[in-house]
Amino acid sequence: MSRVLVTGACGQLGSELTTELRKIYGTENVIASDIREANDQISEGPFEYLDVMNKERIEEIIETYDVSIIYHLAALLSANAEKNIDLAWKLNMDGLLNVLKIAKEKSLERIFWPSSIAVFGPDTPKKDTPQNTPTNPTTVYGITKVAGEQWCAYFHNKFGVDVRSLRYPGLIGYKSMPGGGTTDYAVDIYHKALAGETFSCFLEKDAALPMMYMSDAVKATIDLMQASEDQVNVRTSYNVSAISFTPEEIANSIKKQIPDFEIEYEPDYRQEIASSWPDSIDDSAARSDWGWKHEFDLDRMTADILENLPKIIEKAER
Ligand code: VAH
Repeated sequence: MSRVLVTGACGQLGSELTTELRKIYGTENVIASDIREANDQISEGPFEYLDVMNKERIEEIIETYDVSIIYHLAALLSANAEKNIDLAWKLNMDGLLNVLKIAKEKSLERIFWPSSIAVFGPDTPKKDTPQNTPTNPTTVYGITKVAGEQWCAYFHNKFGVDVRSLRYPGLIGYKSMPGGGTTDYAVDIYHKALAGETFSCFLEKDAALPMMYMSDAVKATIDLMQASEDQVNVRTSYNVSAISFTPEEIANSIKKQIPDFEIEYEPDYRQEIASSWPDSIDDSAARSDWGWKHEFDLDRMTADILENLPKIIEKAER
């Protein structure tokens, strides 16, 4: 059975992906790693402290556990990256290059690396953004993702590294708190609604963004990684999407379940980031190449979160 290393495993996506990968490969065969302490969701299996800017430390873990597959998620997200551009470039780029070089040197089986719709900028078509279109981002995070996509294609084409990637939209999950993303308002809003508090949204009411429920994001990631090589025709990164909504629309979806929920709008610097991104994405290449299909629409996602989040909150308060 292959051994899998997940970097950034304490993150919002990393926690849920680690849990799902352990169901597939077996708990002991999926090594979670991060610079933070292991959280409850991933603590039952192997965990290692890992700063992905340290190539030798990555090699040490790969040798110790005989790792052949890496899901490399560790990165600084958009809002945090704007506040610390040097760390964002170093972490997002040196981390990825370390993983790609090791994959080449050790002939690793397969690598996953997340890109983002943040690669797109103001000169990209806003609606149904195509797979192949200008990628002129106006954020540091977006710049690291454009550069990262080109490095992935280079290591595949020149050295045969089987690295695969998805341009995630905003990801929404309830099992762990997000960190530093521009789309993270769409997670916090559910916590405030359940607490009976008015939600102050840092984006404008009509700021439409492509989004995806976390279980769909985990499904897309594993579907892509399990596809046969001849199905993977995009070696920069695949557009994937599921739902697109505005803060007003997600608030209205919540009000169907919690009628007296209130939202107010206080846009901050993250509105400028969101304004540079598409409203919706054309992911027909992913759907035709390896059968991508999302399962959750906005109301189904809202119902699932409002049903399950109270249990997580109650457990955390114990
Ligand atoms: C962020 N959640 O907000 C990430 C994502 C499209 C946004 O890349 O930075």
